[in-house]
Amino acid sequence: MRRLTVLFSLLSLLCVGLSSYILAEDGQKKILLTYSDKALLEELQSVAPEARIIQLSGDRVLEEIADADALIGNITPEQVRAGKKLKWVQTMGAGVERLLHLSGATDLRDSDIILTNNQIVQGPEIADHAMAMLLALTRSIHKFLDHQKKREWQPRAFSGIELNGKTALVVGVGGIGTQIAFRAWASGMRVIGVDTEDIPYMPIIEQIVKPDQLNQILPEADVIFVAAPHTPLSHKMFGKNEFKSMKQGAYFICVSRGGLYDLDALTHSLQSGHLAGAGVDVTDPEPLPAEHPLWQIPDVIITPHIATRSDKVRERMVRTMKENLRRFLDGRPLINVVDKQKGY
Ligand code: OXD
Repeated sequence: MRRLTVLFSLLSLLCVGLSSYILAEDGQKKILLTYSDKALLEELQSVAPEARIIQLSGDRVLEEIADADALIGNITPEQVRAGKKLKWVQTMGAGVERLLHLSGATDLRDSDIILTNNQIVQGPEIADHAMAMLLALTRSIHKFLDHQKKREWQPRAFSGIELNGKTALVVGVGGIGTQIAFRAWASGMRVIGVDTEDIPYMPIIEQIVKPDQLNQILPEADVIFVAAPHTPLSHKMFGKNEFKSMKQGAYFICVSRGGLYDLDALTHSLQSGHLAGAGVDVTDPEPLPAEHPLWQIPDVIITPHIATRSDKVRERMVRTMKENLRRFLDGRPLINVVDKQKGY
C-alpha cells in the first residue's frame, strides 16, 4: 500500500512537472508582480488567465527573474541585469527617475526592455491639489483654520487675492500640467506653458515656450505651477536666479518632483518676502527634515507627496496595467511607453 502511495505521488509530481514544461513550451508568459496588493493580482489575472503571474517581493524577485518575460512593479538595476528574458516593465506611478537616472545605473535605460508607466492618468487629482494649495493661500484659508481651532471670529483686515486676470505659468504641459491649465483658465487666468516638447495648439493656453526661455517669461507670472517630470535636464531648473526672476508677490506651487527646485533658494525667496507664498507636495529631500526652516514660514503649505491620492485614481491606474498586460500577451504595441532617454 505504501509503495502504491509513493508511486502515485511520484506520478503526480511528474504530471505537474510535465504540464508546466508543456505550458512553458507552449509559450506561457511568466509575469512577476512585485506590488503586494492581493486585489491587484486577481484583477490582472482576470484579464490574463493564460499567463503565469507570480506575486513576490524581496530576494525572491532575483530568484525568479531569470526566465520572466515581464515585471509589474519597480525594478532595480540588479534585477534588470538578472532578467535575461525580460521584455517589459510596468510601474504603477508616473515618475520613473528612480528607475532611470537617480538609480545611478543605466542598465534599464540602455536595455531593450520597454518601460511603461501611469503618466496622464494622475492628472485630475494632482491638478485639484495644486489649485487647492493656491486657493488656500490666496484666500488665507490656512490662517482662518488656525482661528477656527480656537473658535475665534477674527475681525482682522483681510485682503484676499483674486485669480481672475492673473497669469499662470504651467511648467510641464503633460497629463498634470494640462489639467492645471484647464483649472487656471476656468478661474479667469491667462495661461502660459513651458515644455521641452512641441505641444499641439490648445485654445486655453496662450503661448508655450521652451525651458531656455524660462527666465524671460518668469517675470510675467503671478503663479508658477511646476508639473514637469524630474529628468537630468529639469534637475533644479528653479535655482537662485529663477526665484529672483519671479515677480514680487508671486506664488510657487510644485506638485511633480522636489528635484526640480532648489529648496534653500525657495526658502530664501519666501523669507525675504519676494514670493507671497508656496505650496509644495514634493520636496528634495523627502521627507522634509523637521528642522528645515520651510516648515516655519506662515504662507507655505506643505503636503507629504500625496497629491496623487484620490477615490478614482487606483481604478485608472489598474486599467492601464490591465490594458498593457493584455496587449503584451497578444503581442500588440503597449500604451504609456516611457522614452527612457528623455526620462518621461
Ligand atoms: C508618481 C507619484 O506616480 O509621485 O510618480 O505618485
